[in-house]
Amino acid sequence: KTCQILGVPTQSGTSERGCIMGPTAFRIAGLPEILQELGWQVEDVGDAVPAAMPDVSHSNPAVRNLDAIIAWTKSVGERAYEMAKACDFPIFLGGDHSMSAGTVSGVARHTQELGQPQFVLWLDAHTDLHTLHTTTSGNLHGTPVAYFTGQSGFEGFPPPAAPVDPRNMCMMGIRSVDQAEKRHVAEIGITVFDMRAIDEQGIVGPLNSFLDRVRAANGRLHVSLDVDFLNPDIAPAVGTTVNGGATFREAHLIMEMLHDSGLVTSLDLAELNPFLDVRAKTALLMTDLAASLFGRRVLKRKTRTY
Ligand code: DIR
Ligand code: MN
Ligand code: MN
Ligand code: MN
Repeated sequence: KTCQILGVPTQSGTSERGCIMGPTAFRIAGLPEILQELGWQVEDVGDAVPAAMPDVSHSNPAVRNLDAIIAWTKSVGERAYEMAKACDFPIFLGGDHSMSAGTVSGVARHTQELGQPQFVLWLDAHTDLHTLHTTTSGNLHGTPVAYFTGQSGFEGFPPPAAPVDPRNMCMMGIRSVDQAEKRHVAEIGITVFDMRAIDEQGIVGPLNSFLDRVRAANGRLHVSLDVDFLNPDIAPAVGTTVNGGATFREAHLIMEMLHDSGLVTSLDLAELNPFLDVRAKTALLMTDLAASLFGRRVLKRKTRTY
């Protein structure tokens, strides 16, 4: 099994500087070597470089760094598409979450060519469902889901070649949703397990119900893990911490179940800001979570015992 790793050092999508250091932190944490030890043939293809910046402006004056985000989306979309063709499993090291406009649209383009449906599991405190018109912070890391599901309101962006059907998306960990996103998320049919749902139902039932759908549809599954999915006490290195996030074991259980499912075909590790970290603890936890998704286990065990 082959895996390619691409660094996507975006930080123009957030107002907090430091995500540019994310890919380096994951490499220093040893992610490529860990995946090799788990039996994967790993190729680090370096860092993405943004395309030429277009000369653009927008009617919403809040929007920040539109030119840079368009430039990154173009180049990362191409790189992700090429990686999905070239290997079994592309991994994208962020970089703020605006990276996923490119990563998801790129892998979805390849999935469409395979004639399979693209599914996405979005692990985040936020729904990231703003458009250029609805964002009030102007931080475009709050917009990738609306972009790659093909919503209108992305003037100046290359239209996604294969928009992801929002009904093929599941979000977990959600606990901070802006008004415009609230209306939108209900309208377009994304399955959302917010933290209240996880409190009540745990991880296993909700996640298995989604994985069963992916399997039944013969889909390919992209996983996008935002650091702020995790509770801030275990993962402080993100510009937008929100209390009440996933625990250490909830997060590992998700990754272990994802590995057991055999359904995951690509992964984003997003929003790590090493400048805000405490002795690299967030970088190391995110790396360990990726290791769980790639099959690291405490004991040998049957894959699904429930
Ligand atoms: C908030 C925060 N919804 C915004 N978004 C994100 O600025 O639009 N934080 N993605 O990680
Ligand atoms: Mn996010
Ligand atoms: Mn977030
Ligand atoms: Mn907002």
